[in-house]
Amino acid sequence: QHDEDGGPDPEKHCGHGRGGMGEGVKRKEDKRFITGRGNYVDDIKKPGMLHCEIVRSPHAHARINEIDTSRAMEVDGVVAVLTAEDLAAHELATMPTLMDDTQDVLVNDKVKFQSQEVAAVIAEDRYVAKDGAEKVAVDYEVLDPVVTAEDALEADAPLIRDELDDQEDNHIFDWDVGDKEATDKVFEAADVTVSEQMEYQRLHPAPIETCGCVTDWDPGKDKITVHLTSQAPHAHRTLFSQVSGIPEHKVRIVSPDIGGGFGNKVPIYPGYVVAAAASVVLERPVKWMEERSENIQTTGFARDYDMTGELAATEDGIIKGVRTDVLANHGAYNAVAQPSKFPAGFFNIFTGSYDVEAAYGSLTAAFTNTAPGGVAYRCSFRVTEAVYLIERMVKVLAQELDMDPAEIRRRNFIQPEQFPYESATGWNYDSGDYEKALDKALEMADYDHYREEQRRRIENDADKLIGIGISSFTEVVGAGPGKSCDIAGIEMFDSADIRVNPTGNAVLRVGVQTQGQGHETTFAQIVAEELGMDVENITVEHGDTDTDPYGLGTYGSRSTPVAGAATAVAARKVRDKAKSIAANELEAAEEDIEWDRGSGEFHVAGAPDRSLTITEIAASAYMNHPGSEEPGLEAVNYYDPPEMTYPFGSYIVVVEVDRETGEVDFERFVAVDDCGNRINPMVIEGQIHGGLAQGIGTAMMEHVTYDENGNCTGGDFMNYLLPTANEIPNFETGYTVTPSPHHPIGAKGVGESPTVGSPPAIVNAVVDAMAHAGTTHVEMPMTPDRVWENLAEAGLER
Ligand code: MCN
Ligand code: CUM
Repeated sequence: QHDEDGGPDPEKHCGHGRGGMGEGVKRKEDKRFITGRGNYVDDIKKPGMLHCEIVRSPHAHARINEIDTSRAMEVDGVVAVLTAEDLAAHELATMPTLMDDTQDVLVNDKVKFQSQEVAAVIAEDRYVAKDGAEKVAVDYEVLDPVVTAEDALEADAPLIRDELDDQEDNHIFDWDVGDKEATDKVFEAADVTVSEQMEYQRLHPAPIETCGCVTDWDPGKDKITVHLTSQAPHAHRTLFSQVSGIPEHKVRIVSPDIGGGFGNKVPIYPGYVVAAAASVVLERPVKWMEERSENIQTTGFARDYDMTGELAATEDGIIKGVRTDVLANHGAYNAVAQPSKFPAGFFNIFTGSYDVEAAYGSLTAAFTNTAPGGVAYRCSFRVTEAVYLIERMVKVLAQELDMDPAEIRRRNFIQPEQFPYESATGWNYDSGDYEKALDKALEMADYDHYREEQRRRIENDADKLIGIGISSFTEVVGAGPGKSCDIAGIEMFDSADIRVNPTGNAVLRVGVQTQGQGHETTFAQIVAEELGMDVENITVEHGDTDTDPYGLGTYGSRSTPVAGAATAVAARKVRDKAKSIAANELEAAEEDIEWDRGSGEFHVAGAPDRSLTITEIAASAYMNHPGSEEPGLEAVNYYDPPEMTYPFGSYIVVVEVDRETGEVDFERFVAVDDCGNRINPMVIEGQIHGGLAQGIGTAMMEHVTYDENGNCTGGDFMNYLLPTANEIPNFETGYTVTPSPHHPIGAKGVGESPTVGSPPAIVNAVVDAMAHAGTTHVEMPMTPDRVWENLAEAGLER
């Protein structure tokens, strides 16, 4: 799949001024966004459109005795009130989750988490729908709830899923990976072992735009069009068709502009199904749009892993083994959004950037009376948790051995010549140069200076302590290959379709869907690079299943690794055809036609003046095509990647911890990333900034909390704190380039790296500030009161 000239090298080619690889082209999509011309789901208004409001349970665990909808129906403007019974008549009372569980669309018998969907009111406008919803009377018999995975697995815990025949307790599955015996042996023989328990708290992706849809059944065509906040329009079309029984060619999903997804828009939610059912029954368009608290309280959460980590090492800090055990809270349904064959996502990459002999991980998942979900939130399918575990543990080990945390990493890194590298848990890393990234970060951060300053402050018994945290993470992104990765059975390939017009400009259609990542620009850059066109002459389309090639969507930072590869391959197919047209035009043999990446022109070997541009060739393809060729200039590629890509980086965080208040200030925040060959450095920089901000949110403030009754006490923006510009320090970014050997343009994904890599760097920094007093761990989110408690425990408080 490699190009004859080795593919683009941004260091060498630097875009050739046409907006190809390596150029910081300004985002094409921003013109409409910054002039208020974006078109989001909630902007869509259709003639005769009705509005849907969902009645939700105030209780976390309750049996429903009766639902009285009569008073709601009396409200002027209410058109229908739907309950599970109404949906059952259309066989839509339940829906499959992405993990093959069955979730009530509207509660049939028993509520299993607070704010679960109980009934739906359809009305002429949203306010009337809300009035109607208030008048739906539900008779609940409140049951004891179970909120934590630990409690859920107690022998006397109330059974949550009593509707399932084979479910006698709240246990969902056990999963393990690695060689237990070999790992135990390594631990027994080790000079040193360390262990630490840590919680990766429940988070929510909280995109600015909540989830919603406009469903529109056309009885004239027997076709439904759904404008949907979707990260995966095609996969959602297939699932919609399967759930509704409407044939797939009669289902059109349109994902218009999306106001952030971050994983939240991968699953299918009951509101979508209700709105679709209402549109079919009432034969009118129906809009359903969540409010903020509905979004946080009911849609796909992230993390909620209770983890124990253990390392076995030699006295000089050579890590021999990694062991981990996890208790996972999956909520009331197993609705995790991840490749089906990975019960714990890609958590089993927990050996990270280190060459370890043996590793073993085990995990138990439980149902609780909390919202279902898991995986979402810029996580690369739980690599967030894996990276947190290993990067925290390396710091714990460094403290135990009184070694410098940079030095201990250096001693254990997988070396550049070891790639492709097979890890102890079976991952096949494509390429990496971890030490180079770490060295660069250390230099940028002026590491030695801060170590010195840290010592000085301790000696002077200063009010503010310095802490330095490092994270040298390895990511895994770009699912497929199709043989090992699927979503609900659909293999995770992706696609691109390029059509060059007679006047030399082109439309690229892809199977992935941007939610803010800038695909309309960066995917055009790939075509510009590979066809010698100007980036301005390429339009990127996506998100409409009626016109775009089938793809699996944007999540797991897979767009560049998979659809980006498809785009490059499709462009090269176009180039091959262009060559043959050029041969005809220039009256030369096809083998003698050369393409010059620099000029973007096709010329006869040895005669550079006999040349054609892609625009001239496009004209020929339509206006003067050779008899031996089909007319037109287009190509399609469906790309099943041979392997995933493994981006990496080293982050260094310097904090100042106030001994009086527990407040943490960021002194420095250095992030060196390596995502292989870079398409658009400015877009990458934006991805890094956003992801680091979310990493700070994770480490410092975000947490979906529940009280003992299962009330979600962290379910709105008063209680679920997101970082704002005020909390965000100045980020200093750097990069190294280690191309992926198997990707057609040598690129790896980058979208999730900063959120995956940064939380452990931040926690390591705060722990580091107190390490001299014996602190080995501080739980996230590291709010001032929690930090102060840890200071007090170490005797450092003021
Ligand atoms: N890029 C590049 N060169 C590379 C790699 C990537 O120029 N070597 C560019 C890409 O062309 C793309 C962007 O960086 O424009 C991100 O690419 P990639 O890493 O392939 O990730 P995806 O496009 O698949 O985006 C998904 C990823 C995920 S899974 C989450 S979650 C997340 C994230 O992107 N959600 C986001 N970043 C987000 N950014 C915004 N604004 N909104 C979201 O919802
Ligand atoms: Cu894990 S959140 Mo992103 O993969 O859409």
